[in-house]
Amino acid sequence: MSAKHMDVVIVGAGFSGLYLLHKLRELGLSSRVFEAGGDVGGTWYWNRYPGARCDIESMEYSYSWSEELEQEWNWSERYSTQPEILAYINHVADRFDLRRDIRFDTRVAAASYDEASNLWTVELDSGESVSARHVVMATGCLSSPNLPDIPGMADFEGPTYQTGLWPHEGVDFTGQKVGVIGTGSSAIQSIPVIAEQAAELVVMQRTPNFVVPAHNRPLGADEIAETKAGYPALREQARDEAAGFLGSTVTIEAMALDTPEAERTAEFERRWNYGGLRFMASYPDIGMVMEANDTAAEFIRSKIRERVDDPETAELLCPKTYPAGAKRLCVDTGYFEIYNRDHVHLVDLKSTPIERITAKGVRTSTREYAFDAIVYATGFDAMTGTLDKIAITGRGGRRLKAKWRDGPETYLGLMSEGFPNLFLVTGPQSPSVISNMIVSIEQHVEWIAACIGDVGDGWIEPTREAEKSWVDHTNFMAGLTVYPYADSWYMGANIPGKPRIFMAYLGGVPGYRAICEDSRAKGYAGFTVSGETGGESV
Ligand code: NA7
Repeated sequence: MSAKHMDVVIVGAGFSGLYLLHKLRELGLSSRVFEAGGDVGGTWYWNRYPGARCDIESMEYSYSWSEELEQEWNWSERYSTQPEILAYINHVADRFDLRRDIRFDTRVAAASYDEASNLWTVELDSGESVSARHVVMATGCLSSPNLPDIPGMADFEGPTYQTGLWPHEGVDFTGQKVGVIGTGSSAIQSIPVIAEQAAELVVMQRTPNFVVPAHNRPLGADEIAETKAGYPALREQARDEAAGFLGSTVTIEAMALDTPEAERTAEFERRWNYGGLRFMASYPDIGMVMEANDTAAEFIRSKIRERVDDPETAELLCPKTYPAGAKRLCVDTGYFEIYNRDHVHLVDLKSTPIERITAKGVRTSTREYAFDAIVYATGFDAMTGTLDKIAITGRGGRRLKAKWRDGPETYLGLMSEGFPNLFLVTGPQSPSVISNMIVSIEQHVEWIAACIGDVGDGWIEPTREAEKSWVDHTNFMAGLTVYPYADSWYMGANIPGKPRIFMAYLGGVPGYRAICEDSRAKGYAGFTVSGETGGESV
């Protein structure tokens, strides 16, 4: 390895790390990216399972910071496939000559701060170490795949796959009996594609999900040209929308519960026909009041009953135990219809739980299912999982994982007190996972790059008071909504033993951006910069 010291170490070469590298170069700072994967792409490098696709529309799920880039790149479908997004991010890496500052196949094992020198030492899994003034964790929110702890998992004689760690050479299930465990977003995208190949497919469902249709289609040359002609305005509008994508702000003033049923159903129908995540941004009370939420939930259930022929299977596929959208809403292409095929079967794990994985397949409380291959579509240790795996030590030898034992503590999701010059892109308690990730990434990267430029050789960290009030504020905002009523990965509830706390900021993308900008404008309100406390925090 060449340089042993740099201004900034960036961990991760996904959308966040690449943009940050580019941004820091513009500031004349030296930085180096360490990436565990063999190439750029982050989430889109690892998640190669069949049918993997973005749920945000292609023309919005792309960088806005280079006009040339947005004009020259053409997306082929309304919702991009993983290979196309990966091709895009590779194109970006080449076009902006980013690879020369990225070291691939290198995992960061530890990072520790030395108060005397105001430097971080970053240890790599190769045994080498480097030092830097600043460290930025651009490690992603869904980057630690979760494998469940089911007895007998090692006994299975056939191949097993985790959706988030899919083999790069692909998998051919032709003629096989395949078992899929899990029915989250990754399963819902992959099941229809796996079913096309498999001779028999058994889906093992613990909790059904709320799903809306994508209505995916090829993008026409005319609409691409039209969008490109208006790109600056579109980007500006997206940044001003609640979740950073067009149509994510609730614009209807009337409450769902005050709206006549026929009118409300017509509104849901209109959104259903449009497709995608806009569905939830209908009435103001849908996300806040259980009864109102249930009107949307019941609409989605009615659609499941229409799409699935067998009434018993349809009922099992209808989510009934938590509010719509409180687990991340899924977006599908042909998911429910797949259960109308003779070779696809649904197993309800609530009534017949898995007892163990056997040499031949999966044994539930009532029978054994024989499989040639098992797919674990069992999600991620979200938001904190990847950070927990890096031994991060701050001021006074304090470990971040220990500090966050009862849940993450950050100010604005950007930094944590006691860890000077350690920045998080799309960290917990920021709105990132509730938003168009690229809009949130760009906002974070721009704030962090500017901050690093301002701080220079000094240091910055949040005050404990600001951090505490931000954690309280985040919890308060979540408490106003129906989100805490689901055992979701937002709540850490999918990982046994993880503290149950809502890990995203629900105040919306524009409001959050205003708070971040205000802090900076006030000399980093809520932070201490090289011993000087900035203005009062929000
Ligand atoms: P998710 O949404 O966390 O889904 C994981 C699924 O796996 C979910 O249906 C789980 O059921 C199921 N699961 C997890 N552990 C088990 C065990 N032990 N037994 C049976 N079933 C299990 O992950 P995805 O990868 O689909 O999506 C993650 C995000 O990526 C998504 O929200 C988008 O933002 C993109 P459960 O619901 O816990 O009962």
